[in-house]
Amino acid sequence: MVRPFSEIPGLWKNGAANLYNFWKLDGFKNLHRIMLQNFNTFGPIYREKVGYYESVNIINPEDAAILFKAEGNYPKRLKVEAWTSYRDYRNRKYGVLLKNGEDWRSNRVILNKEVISPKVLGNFVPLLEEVGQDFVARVHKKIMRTGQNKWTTDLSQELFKYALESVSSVLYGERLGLMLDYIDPEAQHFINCITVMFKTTSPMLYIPPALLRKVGAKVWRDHVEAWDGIFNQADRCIHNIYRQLRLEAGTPKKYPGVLASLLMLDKLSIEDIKASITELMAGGVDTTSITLLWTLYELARHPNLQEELRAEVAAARAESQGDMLEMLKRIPLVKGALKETLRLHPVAVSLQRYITEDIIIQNYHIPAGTLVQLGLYAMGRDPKVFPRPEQYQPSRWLRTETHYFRSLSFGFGPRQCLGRRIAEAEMQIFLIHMLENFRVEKERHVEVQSTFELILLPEKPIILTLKPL
Ligand code: HEM
Ligand code: 2DC
Repeated sequence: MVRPFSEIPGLWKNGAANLYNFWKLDGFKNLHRIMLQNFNTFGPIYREKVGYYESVNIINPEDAAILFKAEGNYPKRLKVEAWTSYRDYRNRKYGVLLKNGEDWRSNRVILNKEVISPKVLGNFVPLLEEVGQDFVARVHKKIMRTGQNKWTTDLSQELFKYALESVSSVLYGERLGLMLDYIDPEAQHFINCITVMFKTTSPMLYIPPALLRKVGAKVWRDHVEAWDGIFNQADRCIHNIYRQLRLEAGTPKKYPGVLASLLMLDKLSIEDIKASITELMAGGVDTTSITLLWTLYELARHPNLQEELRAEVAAARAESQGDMLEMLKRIPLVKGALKETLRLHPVAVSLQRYITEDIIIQNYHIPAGTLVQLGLYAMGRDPKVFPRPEQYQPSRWLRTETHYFRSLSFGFGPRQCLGRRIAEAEMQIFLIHMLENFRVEKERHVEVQSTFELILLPEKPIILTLKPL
């Protein structure tokens, strides 16, 4: 007998009381650990209501498969009201991140061809490789300046710049110059705004932004200011390319970047293009840079593994005679390392869908229209899903063991991360260059946990030492 929806375990009866407890536990920062704890208390499925949003939470790959089969033709995630409220407030269009239904699909199909289809990778790689080389040159210079033949530092600011330079060079076909000593203060401001934007979003997952706006709350004001900074900088970059394109008649010789390609294609309105390009630019900074920081941290903790990866990269370099596109096909362990980083330190704590048909999970009936969340952080640390989950083992992604609905860091299906190809290429190229040039070390016994600021971030600075090989 299938059990009814109302019998799913969990605390879903009193949203306000749960929000109070959540707040007492400093839940805004601990969302990922609270989810893990809930699975321990209630088992592989639980219902929850915190503040105004209600969901069913699941953890098993087999259940994830059922969830994604019921996502329908227009998959819909949890609505991040802070983001839609800002757009409505400032009268700015939604891009692919916030659109839904047919409007989302028609935009996404066109964007897919320019951003995530395999054919565009060849265009992106030379641009990304240049940024990777400049990053390495910059680190060498920093090392030289210390006079100690090593550089001990918190790399996060440098990585933000690397990520923004990379994604911008792909979007605009041009360099911003962030690998130089003196950088455009506007670009630095943009980077700061993204961090603030994410941080101020998380409380507004539980407290309606409309309410916060009415009472003039600081989080809402900071959030608006952050998005204003993001949109202003993106507008400047977009306008710049738009003007250049009008001046240069005819088809360009070299790949002109995603924005110019979309403008020339002329299938989306300029306003739609601007909205999605802004989202790509904003989505392309903290996500990849933090994942790279965690990866360097893990490599510093595992020196033997680091050498193994270095050997793989050296062999790939020799076999492909330096052709980067070829090299990327010969580094399975490096790719495994990135998957392993995202397993333990996922950018997104959960994936969510409003299901479009009734489903049965763990023998409970779940009606169409319910918000179902897959706890990605919890799944990554579940010993039933990943044996010895606490161990960082890139090789677990090589073996023939099943990866069925286990590799979900970028989401799933037609609504998965649009920036995935850019992110993967950018991160692989970064690691190749770093492994070829430096040894990464850290102080022993220093362990760093995650904190939730909409995306998962290191709870304190990660201090690493880079030494030239
Ligand atoms: C959506 C993860 C980097 C742009 C998503 C989603 C996840 C994700 C989990 C939701 C997918 C779903 O619901 O199935 C990541 C991770 C990254 C990363 C782990 C890097 C380590 C990037 C980058 C960009 C980007 C570099 C931009 C260049 C987007 C956009 C969406 C999205 C625009 C919304 C797509 C849509 O709704 O159609 N990402 N992301 N992401 N990401 Fe990423
Ligand atoms: C946060 O409970 C936790 O890729 C919430 O590049 C559920 C939720 C909903 C949407 C998720 C979000 C979480 C984490 C950050 C994600 C976002 C969708 C896209 C976004 C995963 C899991 C991200 C980081 C995008 C951001 C692009 C942007 C801000 C322009």
